[in-house]
Amino acid sequence: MQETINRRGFLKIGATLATVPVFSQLSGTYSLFAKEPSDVLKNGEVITGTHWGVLKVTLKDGKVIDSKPFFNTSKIPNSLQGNTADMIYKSRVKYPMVRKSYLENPNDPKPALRGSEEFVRVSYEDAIKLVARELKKTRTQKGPASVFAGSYGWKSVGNVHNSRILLHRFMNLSGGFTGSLGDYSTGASQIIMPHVIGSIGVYEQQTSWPVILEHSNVVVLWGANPISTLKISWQVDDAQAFAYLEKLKASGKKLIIIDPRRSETIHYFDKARWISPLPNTDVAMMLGIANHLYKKGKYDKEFLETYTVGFDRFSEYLLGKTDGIDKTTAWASRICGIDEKTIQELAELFFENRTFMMSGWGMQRAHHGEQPHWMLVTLASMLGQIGLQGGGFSLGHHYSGAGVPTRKGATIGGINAASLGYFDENGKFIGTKSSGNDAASTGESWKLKVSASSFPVARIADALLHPGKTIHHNGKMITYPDIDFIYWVGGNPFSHHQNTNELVKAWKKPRTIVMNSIYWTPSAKMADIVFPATSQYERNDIAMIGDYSKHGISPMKQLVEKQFEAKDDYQIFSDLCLAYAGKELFNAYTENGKKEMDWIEEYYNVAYNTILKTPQLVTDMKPFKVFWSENKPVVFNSSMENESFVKFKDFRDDPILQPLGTPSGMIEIYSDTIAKMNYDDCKAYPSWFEPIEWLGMKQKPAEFHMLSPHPYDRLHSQQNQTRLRDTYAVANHEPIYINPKDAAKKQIKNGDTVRVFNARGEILTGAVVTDDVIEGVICIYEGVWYDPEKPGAVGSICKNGSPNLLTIDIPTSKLANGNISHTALVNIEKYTGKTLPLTAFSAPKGA
Ligand code: PGD
Repeated sequence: MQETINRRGFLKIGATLATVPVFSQLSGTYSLFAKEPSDVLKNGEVITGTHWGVLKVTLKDGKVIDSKPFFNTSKIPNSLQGNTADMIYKSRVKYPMVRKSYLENPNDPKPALRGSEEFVRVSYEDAIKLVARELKKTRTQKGPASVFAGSYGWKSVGNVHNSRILLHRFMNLSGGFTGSLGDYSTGASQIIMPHVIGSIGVYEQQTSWPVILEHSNVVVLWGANPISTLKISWQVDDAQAFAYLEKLKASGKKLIIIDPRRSETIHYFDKARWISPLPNTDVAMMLGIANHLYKKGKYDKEFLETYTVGFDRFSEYLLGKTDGIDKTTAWASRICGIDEKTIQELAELFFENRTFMMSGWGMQRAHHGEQPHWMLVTLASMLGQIGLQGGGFSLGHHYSGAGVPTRKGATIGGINAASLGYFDENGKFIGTKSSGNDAASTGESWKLKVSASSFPVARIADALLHPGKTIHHNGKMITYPDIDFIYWVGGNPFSHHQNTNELVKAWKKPRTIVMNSIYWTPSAKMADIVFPATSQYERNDIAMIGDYSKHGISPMKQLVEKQFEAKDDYQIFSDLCLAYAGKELFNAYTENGKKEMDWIEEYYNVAYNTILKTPQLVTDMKPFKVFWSENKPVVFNSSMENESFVKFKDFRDDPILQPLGTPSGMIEIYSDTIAKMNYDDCKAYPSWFEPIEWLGMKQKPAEFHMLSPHPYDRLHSQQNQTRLRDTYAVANHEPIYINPKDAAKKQIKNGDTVRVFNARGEILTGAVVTDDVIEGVICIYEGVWYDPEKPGAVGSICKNGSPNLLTIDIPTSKLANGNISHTALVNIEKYTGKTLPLTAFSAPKGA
């Protein structure tokens, strides 16, 4: 297919890359990836694992024609499971592509044209050589800290083809990079919680569902939407959690769901009580509840004395002794919009009953997002039920099946990010520190510099725009590096990051941006060099089922041939190693030439050997070759002990011998550590702060509060291009949910195209008029593929309707620097302009 490449362009690349010495090695001596006869099944059924569950995939004549869930444990549907064919065949990057000006002169690549300029097809070998050479140039001229490879994203499951770790492995071994800290999901909570409960709380096993079903009288879902978010897991979803939701529904327990919109979960639990505070005001509501309990003396003094520190300092704030504002139910009601009587009723209900409060994460993705979970823990401490069966709080029952009891089994291995590689003065790879190479000393200062330059993940645009700027972060100072080279895999920043227009500006700063991408996502369209990556369905892999349940192990057999010229991330990085520093680096990366099946067998055997050595772990786990040929998952046995797991029970039983990981060993309602940081935007105890934009502010910059929750019919931006979109798009745009009174005021009807805008940007959406959102609030799901009318231009309207054009890119506070995607005011109006054809899912110019 070489002949289809523009010949002038091809010759030019050949000339500019002539100095790279390893070309012949790429396709010759050392490459692992010579084409071998394929043993991919052409007809029949193959089992694979995905974020949305273990699937049975049907093949006909080498094409995927259907996919269905393997575990049928509940009647709750999962719309993400049937679209495998579209995930293989739609919107693909087919060939290696380089932006025209970059190809012509990588030293003066005209970054301002990024996004608007055409791409030129190149050969895979040339793309590899180009990236290796420009990466080396950047490191030599600007230092390794100027290479950013944080590369945040939800990638695909699979313990070998873990694209982000594969990138980090390459970047470490080849000389270092700047990474990122934290994540978008729990940016605020994962920083504040260690100060409060001594661990991150959010990514931990939670009190088991059977305990809750047996012992809780009241279950509160606070800003959690498990019917939507439990469709997916970080690893392969075990499909067990829905069955517990069904049991919860059937149990007839008192269910309170607190959310500004009637979520899918509220629809499902049709007998639940829906409480709908104004967005971003939950802390005020919780303070009102706490104030009521305090004044009525309905709180557990003994628990507070035995298991917490600082309640006395907090109560001074609660009663207004520090700021003159008594946080009464009347005060809370004025802020959150829930009447006083309801707030008082909730307080009494929680105190009188065994109450379990499950919180989602949306409310900490907001300005001052550190506060809601800290205040929730404080409220739970006042109720005094933490560590009791069916009582207390959780920060994770809505996520990755937490609460599904952990099974008795073993965990497989996975690819790692390796250590920093060292090179001699001739650029020869001499090893890593962990390989015991003492000659590896010259890179020491690099290593320090690189590890010091990592910054909080959601500060990416700020870092690009303000190199050298110093920011506060959790008691430390961080100075942004001067980023000149970005490599991204397995994520979609032009869908996930806030204030897209600012990101467009920021993206024009570095000299080089490289992506391995399966699809022409908006992020791939904004890169200079794009490698076509295989989807998980075009390679073999292995994965755990159930993040916390450790339900079993899923084979992930290749379903179809690699599409077009797509290559595995593993191959791309192995070949980059070869081009960057020859066979020594290649051997370090691949551990002397391991292929995917070698890794898969090795990882399987980590679990298998544990099982063999632990006779009490009875399973039907078989030797690898049998497992691989059987085409079915391993399922571990359940554990009676884990069925009755109660989080914080050990601490409650013995706070002296089983202390929490906080400085005091107790729950810190007041934190001395945070007090010493002296931040104006995060005090030493949970507090109400007015968000930068909210409905209660005096001079609102726009009229409606926009919520941008996780989508019901996508995993973030994954599957936006599939047939599922036909079931929810309105007027060929992402839907906007508008309350009937607001719609009437703006003369908007169901099905109209709606322009949503504020000072940061504008998008087109399709109207769904519904009382599922309260007045003054609109809802647009996140994860929409940004589709600017004028590609690459700052301020262009998005035709597909990505809410992140309207969100604010400032940190939650100096403490955590999380993103604040749920804090944004917007305007809406009926769109009467010309129809703008959707281009979100088509290839860019030249591709
Ligand atoms: P995904 O759509 O999952 O979103 O942001 P994230 O970037 O994780 O992107 C994953 C990408 O990886 C996809 O483009 C997919 O094709 C690609 N990919 C998958 N497998 C592979 C592979 O094997 N190799 C390569 N090279 N690529 C692969 C999610 C982020 O969005 C998150 S986690 C949260 S919690 C945030 N939530 C919100 C929010 O609530 N509201 C708003 N407004 N914004 C948010 N953004 C954040």
